[in-house]
Amino acid sequence: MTIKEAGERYNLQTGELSGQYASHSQKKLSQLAGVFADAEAFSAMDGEQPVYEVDAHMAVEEGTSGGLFFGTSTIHPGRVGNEYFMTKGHFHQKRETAEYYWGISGEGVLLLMDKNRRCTAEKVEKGSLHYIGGHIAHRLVNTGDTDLVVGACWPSDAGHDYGSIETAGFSIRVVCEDGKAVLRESR
Ligand code: PAN
Ligand code: ZN
Repeated sequence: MTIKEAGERYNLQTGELSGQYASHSQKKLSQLAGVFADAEAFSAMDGEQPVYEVDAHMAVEEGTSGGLFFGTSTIHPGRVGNEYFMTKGHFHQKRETAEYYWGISGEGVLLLMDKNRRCTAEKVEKGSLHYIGGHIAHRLVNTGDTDLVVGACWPSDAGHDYGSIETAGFSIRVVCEDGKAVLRESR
């Protein structure tokens, strides 16, 4: 028997994933219609602008029970009006499934919201570790001037439920006031 090279790679500095099971996807601003509060500022911006990228490592079929997925989310710096660039955010379809996030680089906020729309917010930075329990919606917000890069690991049967976030959003928004990131209740 021989020792095999691991074909799959994880760049510890950038979070970039490569190998047989790695894939890359991008969300442009035009795919985030209705996500940001300021519709006027949104419509004046270039819809082709990339807002975030996800490198995913999926070694099993989506929906496999007992498996894990691994990924890197990179949220670019920017704002729509005074609201920072962020991910769509979701509950897991299989509600009880949890997830780990960890900060790789940049500065941001992890918004967490339960089914009663109660929100909490955690600061994300290099070395921060975030356990997202089951039944909790999660969204990443880039509050800095550089890319926010965050690692993630979640069960392969978790699934993503964007529905209720698409219609009702999170109850808290992260906005820039006097050059600082602050939390504001959302209508
Ligand atoms: C992450 C997210 C990723 C993109 O991998 O899917 O940050 O955010 P949205 O899925 O909300 O667009 C994760 O939480 N997976 O479960
Ligand atoms: Zn998730």
